[in-house]
Amino acid sequence: MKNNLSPIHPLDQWISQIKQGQKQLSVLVDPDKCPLEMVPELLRNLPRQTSHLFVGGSTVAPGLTQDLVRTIKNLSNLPLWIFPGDAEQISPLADGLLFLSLVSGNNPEYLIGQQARAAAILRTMQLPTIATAYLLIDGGVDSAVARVTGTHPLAIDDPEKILNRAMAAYHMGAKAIYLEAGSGAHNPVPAEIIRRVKMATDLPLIVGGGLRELDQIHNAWSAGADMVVVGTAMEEVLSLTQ
Ligand code: 1GP
Repeated sequence: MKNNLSPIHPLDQWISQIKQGQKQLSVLVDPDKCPLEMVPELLRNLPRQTSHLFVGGSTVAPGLTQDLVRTIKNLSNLPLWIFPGDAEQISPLADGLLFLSLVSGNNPEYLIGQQARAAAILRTMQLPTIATAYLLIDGGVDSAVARVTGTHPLAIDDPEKILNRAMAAYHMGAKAIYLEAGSGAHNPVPAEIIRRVKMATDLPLIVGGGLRELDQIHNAWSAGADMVVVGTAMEEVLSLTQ
């Protein structure tokens, strides 16, 4: 039972922010690309709209995530959610965990395998989770997600398939949807797809991949994204991308 001292679950807080019409921007920090000594500069350079930080990556060396989360939490009050490439990236110091299921693909390892490993880790800590259906959409590049998970992105000219996958996740109990064009995507998720997924599911909607310009971010918000995620553009500001 909740008492007055219980922290608000990040999902409840997020839903109430969405109901108030607040659009959100999350900056994705990849532990493989952000050395700990860069964290103060990263935090100084965050766009003023930044509401959240995501930490995670497709291929992160063990241990790096914990150190990065600890360093960020010492310096910033922004809510920090783990956006894990695999179960080893879970950190008890975070404020929440996107409990992802890669429903765009048919690889059982990313539909239930990693999730079972994550469940075992979660039994040892108290970390709020947000059940999130993760859909990889073709962004015009070979994405790390496709490579690491051995799955194909969904084609943008087949919106019915995208909708069916999103709706299946809704019926399976997903609490949020994440439309991902892939890091460094040439083409962000099209507005029409964002609009249709939002209308069909009415779930909190995260959109990321290839968002660089302010107008792209505003387009995603206007189409129905509640939160957009920016990674590469921020890395470029800090010269972290080779
Ligand atoms: C988050 O993978 C994205 O959804 C980040 O993409 O690196 O292209 O911003 P970018």
